[in-house]
Amino acid sequence: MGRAILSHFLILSNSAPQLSSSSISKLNGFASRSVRIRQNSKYSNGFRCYCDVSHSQQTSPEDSRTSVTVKKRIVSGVQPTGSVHLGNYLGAIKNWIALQNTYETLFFIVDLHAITLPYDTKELSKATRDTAAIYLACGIDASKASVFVQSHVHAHVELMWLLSSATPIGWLNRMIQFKEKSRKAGDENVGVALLTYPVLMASDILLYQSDFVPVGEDQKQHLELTRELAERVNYLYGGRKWKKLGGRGGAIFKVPEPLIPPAGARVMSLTDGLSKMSKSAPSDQSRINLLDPKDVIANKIKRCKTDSFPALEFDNPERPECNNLLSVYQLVSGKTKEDVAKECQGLNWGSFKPLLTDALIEHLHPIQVRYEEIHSDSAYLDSVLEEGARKASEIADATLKNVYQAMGFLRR
Ligand code: AQP
Repeated sequence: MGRAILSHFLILSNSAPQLSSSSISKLNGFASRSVRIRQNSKYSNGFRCYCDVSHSQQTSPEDSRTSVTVKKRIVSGVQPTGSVHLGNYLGAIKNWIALQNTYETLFFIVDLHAITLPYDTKELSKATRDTAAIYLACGIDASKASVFVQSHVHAHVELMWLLSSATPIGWLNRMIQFKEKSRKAGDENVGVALLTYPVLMASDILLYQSDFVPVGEDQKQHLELTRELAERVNYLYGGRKWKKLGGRGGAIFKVPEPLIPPAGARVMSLTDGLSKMSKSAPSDQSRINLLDPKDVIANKIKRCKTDSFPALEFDNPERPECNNLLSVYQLVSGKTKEDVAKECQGLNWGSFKPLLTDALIEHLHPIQVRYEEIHSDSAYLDSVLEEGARKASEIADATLKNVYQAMGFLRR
């Protein structure tokens, strides 16, 4: 039952508010075609916002109003652990904007993950709101994607506990991030959450029966654990066993696939081309924060690490900084790699840096303006988060109910 709720939605019930009667009549008879309806949404200025309605079945005019379409589902999120930087944006959020047009998307602020390492209680709620405003300012359209705060949907933590009982501790001990982060934090003193957060991540994904999860290199191992866990729970509690308990039978969880971001989306530190740009890096000089003012951006680029090779080029392993800065320029200018390679091959750092600075400022300025608008309209932000949590809870609760049933709990 849950799966049907998850993967299917009525074309017309989902999109009805945006469809005129002429649009509806144009849908009739379409087969395997995509219908795009342009639509304005609050704070969407500058971004092309349209609703993509895939109409994949041959239908007659009579049955088109009730025909269903299936959109694959994607979930993703960013931790509110500091200011969102260019790496989070180019590696994650910017890609979501394209995804929301094709997939059913849920984008959340993963505040429960933000307490895995010591954190400032005075900052958490502010960083959570700021991150939500950044999602919207970057072009996440709340009329297409569900935007919500992870802790506002109780099922995340509840499912995590249920999944924990099926997670062998050896699987968690193997996690590279746990080994690295616990070593850094001083083994004995790290919280248990650092060991168990991959189970929370599995819960974040499996609750929504996600088809795909966008993952960077560093998260691949966690997604693999999620997939193994889904298969294990399906095997332990799904199928006939579940049916005997009065359930639907079959798989409890969909096993999600990774969605690897486009090449070049791993943004490296400005002070070390071999380390990724990160919120937790001690030096602010190592990253461009999305809300950095123009002069700060200019200063960071001016002082960023370069090399003494002549000319500029992509893909030279001896020049990680050069590759990184050219890639950033490519992504924010919207040019192709070939065009950037051609444009920059004759430049030196002195002439390239102002070019990169201008491109960054030009790209980030509209985001910053929209961020201020959204951030100052707290009623709007609250309503987006409330509606996002409501929609997410509907899906999550259906999954959770199935899991409780399949695991033999007394029903409420
Ligand atoms: N440097 C990066 N390049 C490309 N993508 C990146 N992401 C993070 N850094 C880069 C992607 O951003 C998304 C959200 O990340 P997160 O906030 O959940 O945690 P993270 O990956 O650990 O990011 P940070 O900034 O490095 O945070 P801290 O320092 O707190 O650990 C993910 O999709 C990630 O791949």
